[in-house]
Amino acid sequence: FLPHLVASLEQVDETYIMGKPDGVQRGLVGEIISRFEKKGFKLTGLKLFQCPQDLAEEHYKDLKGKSFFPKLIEYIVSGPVVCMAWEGVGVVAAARKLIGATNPLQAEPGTIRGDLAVQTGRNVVHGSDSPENGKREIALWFKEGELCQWTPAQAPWLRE
Ligand code: IDP
Ligand code: MG
Repeated sequence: FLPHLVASLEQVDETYIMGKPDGVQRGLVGEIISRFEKKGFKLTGLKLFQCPQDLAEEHYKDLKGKSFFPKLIEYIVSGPVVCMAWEGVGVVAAARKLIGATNPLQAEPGTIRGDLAVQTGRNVVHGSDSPENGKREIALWFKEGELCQWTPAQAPWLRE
């Protein structure tokens, strides 16, 4: 009784995952979605989207002072991205693990970046770095009505 009660009180978080323009151009969209889908997280938002300059700058505002910032923005707006919202207990940290280190050459094999990329400036995928930023970024990239609340058929087979 008690462990079940504790488990049911676990915080459900949300994270913003984005297939970057290189991921889309290289035909890796299905692969990227698949990693999170197979893990057992719940997809609540999904769209192909051409990001405008001001949104890219807002999304990466914490990096504004960095020397690579202009090239980063140029990269993010260079073609369509795939915007995703994923939900689950521990989803933010787990997604960062599935994605791997920022520099793909340092990312572990088995991670998305470790398996599919070779350079920091073309690292295929974004994932929020905290539950707060997950919420902030989902609100930034999705409009009201673009997110779905639903119960996956597999839910009782994923968590006791
Ligand atoms: P993260 O995506 O792993 O969270 P951040 O440090 O938040 O990494 O940087 C955001 C993005 O900025 C990276 O994913 C990468 O695309 C780009 N970036 C970070 N550092 C560099 C760099 O030194 N050179 C070029 N691009 C960089
Ligand atoms: Mg980051």
